[in-house]
Amino acid sequence: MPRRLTVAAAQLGPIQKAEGREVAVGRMVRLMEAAHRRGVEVVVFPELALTTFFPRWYEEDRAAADHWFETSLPSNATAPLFEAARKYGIGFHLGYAEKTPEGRHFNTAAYVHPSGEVVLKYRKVHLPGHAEHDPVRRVQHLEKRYFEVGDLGFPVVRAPVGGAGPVNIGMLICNDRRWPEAWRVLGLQSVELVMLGYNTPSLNMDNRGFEAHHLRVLHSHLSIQAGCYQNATFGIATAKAGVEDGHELFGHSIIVNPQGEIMAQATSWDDELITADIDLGMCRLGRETIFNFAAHRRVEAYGRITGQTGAEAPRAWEPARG
Ligand code: CDT
Repeated sequence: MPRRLTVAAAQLGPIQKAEGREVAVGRMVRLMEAAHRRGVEVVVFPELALTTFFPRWYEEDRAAADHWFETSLPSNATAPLFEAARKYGIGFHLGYAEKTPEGRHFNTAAYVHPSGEVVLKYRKVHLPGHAEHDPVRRVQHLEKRYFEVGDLGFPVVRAPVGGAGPVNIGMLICNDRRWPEAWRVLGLQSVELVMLGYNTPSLNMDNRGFEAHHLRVLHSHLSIQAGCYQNATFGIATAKAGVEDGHELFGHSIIVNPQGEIMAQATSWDDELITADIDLGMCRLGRETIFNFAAHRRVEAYGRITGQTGAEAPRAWEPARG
């Protein structure tokens, strides 16, 4: 029996530093209304969807950044999203900055069932950027200052999504998409739908050489399409896009099938809903043939993947003597 689902990436345009959460949440509710009109069953919002991409702003006193974080979900500010989900019967993925009751800080994503229950939570593992103010950079990227490395691994859960019955869902957050290891850990749990939000500057701010503008988008798509293909999963990748207080983030949100094909792509750098009708049965071809892990993986040759972090120099070749 076909396991069909109508899914959406709800791309957000820019959120300025001075704008409160109610501005973003109002826009997100409008996107959920549009999703309802198009028969969507699950909506994916971006990483850190409720505020501007605040890791670009340096705070000497780390606690001065705490106002960007959520201490509960739902909260007064996010309640309208939960109400819209219930009203329209739509599940949603939300990226947000999480401060736990113990005072720990994470870059987090949650998948919320239309009933309002949090089905799955993920905390970002690959934190890009730096922890201290970097005078060389034109714009700071202080994720390593404001967040701890996620402590939940890469979980996948089998849970009801829309009319498709149970679906194996997993999540990645922004920079995670560039790491094949992260995708593979999801693939090893038979993931069928990866939800992924991102905030990616259009320019590489490291200033260590020029990276062409269009290549930034290529690298994002390349990573997502490869991750989907190599792990036989659908992916919904949603940007926060546009110019936030003079700093540009690219859009180009995409929905990708298990063959690595782009099914839908955003064309603006603003609030935009893109949708696709997916058949989860499509995941079977890859996982039963070329990416049948049980039949073809060779873990005895992969020791370096978990045993080593940085790259080592290779053994130097020497010509045979005599
Ligand atoms: N938010 C986030 O993780 N952004 C990073 C920017 C890194 S610059 C290469 C990303 O990987 O998109």
